[in-house]
Amino acid sequence: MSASTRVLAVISPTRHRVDRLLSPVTSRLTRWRDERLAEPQHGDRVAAILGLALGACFTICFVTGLLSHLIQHPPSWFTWTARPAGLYRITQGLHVATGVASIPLLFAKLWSVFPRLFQWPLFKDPLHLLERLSLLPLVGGSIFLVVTGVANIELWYPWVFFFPAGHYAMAIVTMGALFIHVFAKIRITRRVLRRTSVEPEAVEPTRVGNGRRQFIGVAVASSAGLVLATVGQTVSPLRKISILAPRRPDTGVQGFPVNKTAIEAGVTTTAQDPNYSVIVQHGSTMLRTFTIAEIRTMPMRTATLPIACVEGWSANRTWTGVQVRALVELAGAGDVRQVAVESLQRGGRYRRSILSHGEYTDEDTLLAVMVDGQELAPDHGYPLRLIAPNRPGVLQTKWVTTLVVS
Ligand SMILES: Nc1nc2c(c(=O)[nH]1)N[C@H]1C(S)=C(S)[C@@H](COP(=O)(O)O)O[C@H]1N2
Ligand SMILES: [Mo]
Repeated sequence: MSASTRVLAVISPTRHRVDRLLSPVTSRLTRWRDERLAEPQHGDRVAAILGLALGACFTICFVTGLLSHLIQHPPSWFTWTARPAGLYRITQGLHVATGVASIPLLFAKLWSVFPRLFQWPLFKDPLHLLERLSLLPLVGGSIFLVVTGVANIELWYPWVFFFPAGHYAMAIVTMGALFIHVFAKIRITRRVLRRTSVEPEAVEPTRVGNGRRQFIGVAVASSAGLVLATVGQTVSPLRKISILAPRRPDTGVQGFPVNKTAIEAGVTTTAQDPNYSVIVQHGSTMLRTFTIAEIRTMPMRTATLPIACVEGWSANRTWTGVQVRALVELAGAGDVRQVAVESLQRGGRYRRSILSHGEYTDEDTLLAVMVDGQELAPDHGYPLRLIAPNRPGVLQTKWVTTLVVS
């Protein structure tokens, strides 16, 4: 006797008793369900097509999200490169765009399949039970991810947990459940999708075909519309039509967005100090202090680099500043494995970031004093901010006062 039959033998009597008890309700629900399932929007084909579209969006969203997580919390086996300079801008733009695209698809899919929840017996065997139970983390997790994701790009945090940690953990749970779901549904999906390629459309009642196309059409069009209405936050030629984008690449202090203002960071007076200086340390040993006046007389480099925020907006700007590696070499740091860049901001999660060896040696890794030919505004990090190629915005530390070499 297999394990599965043994489990079945144990749970069967209870299951049958429950089924009998519920039968007056279930027979009615069954009738209702069968009527729904005969409607085009609740058919197998709609479920399969929306499932595929959603699966594609979720997969891209997950891979790009995972990448962003690795860049921000690199394990020992992972190193992110400084080139191509605009790659993170694309991967994170895709993360937010596919997340946004999945919202209408998700609700259409749930609407399409929900009559199928009403099934008797509730499950046929333990595997079927597992598949049905996996719907809970799949549906719950998907809704959690889109809701927290949207709230985050709106900078709205109506919860107690730390967004990236919660969003990341739930993504793992949801993708696990999705894996089970795909495994369980792959045969039916194949069969359903193949059916019309063998049978000509015409043998199906046209009403059904039309209804189905209409339902999928509305879902896909809403999804595309929502993406167009937000993607201008990073694809700047589309910024005019992106009426739902929380931020636009051409709007803000000095013509681009600000995430943390100088007031919020509590640096309004400290950043204006005429004795502002940058300390270069090796571990805890002080190597050299550069006053801001000294830095301003040093050779400058100009580079066009994007600020690419994890929230999906990005803006390309032209920055002028001193190379981090030039400053560290002048301080006589010797062997450099990595450099921690610290802000004069006291608290906050983003007051410090790490430059890997590859990022540190890049010629365009700068402590900028100017943007687009103007002195940096206080909100953009006056008098000195880090700007380096291919980094998430959260790692582009503003109001830099310390470089710790190790
Ligand atoms: N010290 C400090 N630097 C910071 C932050 C911060 O909160 N504190 N926020 C970061 C984030 S999330 C982004 S997207 C960029 C935005 O830079 P900008 O305001 O110049 O556009 O700054 C980064 N640098
Ligand atoms: Mo950001």
